[in-house]
Amino acid sequence: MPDSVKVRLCFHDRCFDGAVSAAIFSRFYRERINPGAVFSYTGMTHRAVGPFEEGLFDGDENAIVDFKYSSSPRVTWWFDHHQSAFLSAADAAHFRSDRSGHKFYDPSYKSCTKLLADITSSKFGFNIQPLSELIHWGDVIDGAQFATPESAVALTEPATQLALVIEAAPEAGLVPRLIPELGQRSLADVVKLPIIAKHLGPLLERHKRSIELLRQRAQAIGPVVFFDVSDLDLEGYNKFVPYLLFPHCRYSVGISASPVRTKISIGSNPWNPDADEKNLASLAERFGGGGHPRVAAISLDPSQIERARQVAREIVEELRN
Ligand SMILES: [Mn+2]
Repeated sequence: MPDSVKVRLCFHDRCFDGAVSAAIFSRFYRERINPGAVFSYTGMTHRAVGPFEEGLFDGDENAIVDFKYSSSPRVTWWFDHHQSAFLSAADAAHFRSDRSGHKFYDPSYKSCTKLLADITSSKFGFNIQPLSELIHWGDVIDGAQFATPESAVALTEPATQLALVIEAAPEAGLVPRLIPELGQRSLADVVKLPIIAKHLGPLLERHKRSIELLRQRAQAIGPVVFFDVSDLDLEGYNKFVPYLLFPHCRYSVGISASPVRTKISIGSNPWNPDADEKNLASLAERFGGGGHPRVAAISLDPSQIERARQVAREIVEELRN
């Protein structure tokens, strides 16, 4: 392998767990595999059409973290924890026959962050101690492990503020610039970086407004909170807000829209012990989506608003019974 190996790292875009996973992988790779590695980062988004574009895997090594499996022979590392990790049964079989020792899948993990931390430390001797703050928050945020909905929505911690900027900043290519910083600095220092700080104030204001807008739009249909904000600029709203507004609900179903997709988000209330009986990833898979048992989504074409409303109605019907 050449000294300055080029690594293409594909990560789940606009997702705190995806960004943290990319930061952990980068530092792991430089410390334990090749210190001269040069990284290029590509944020991956779930869309109605296939996510892996021709020519994407252009590195000497190509890694995917917190995102779907690709059977491309050019992919040399993979870490994921989504129930819906495989685009096809053939991809799942391809993964099972892999003998590289560099591809790891465990849907029992609440975050890809924690999966990466455990595997790189136990199998590759990576010292994760300097990253313990990052690993803690990656697992808390992706695993919805907040004590209360109020603490999940307050956004007073550097980690939750950073998650807001990662999920909602209106700036393409922000997360790839942030990833190298995440692996080297404390979260308190990262939020003070100009590329983060300039977005934080406006996004905190937008977050406050979004709570009011969701309060106006959301309605309880039996144990399900439903809202349609596809006509508003609200993609990237905080997914815990529905449970702040309706603490006794079991599930939430929401429709939002951005220039690249119309999205149906499905979640179960992390603070309601009765809210885990239905597997939401399996439900979303029936409509071409996927995710985790307790949080899942379906991405449709931007033009398919009516189809999204129909799918959302069917899902609400299924979840209320
Ligand atoms: Mn994740």
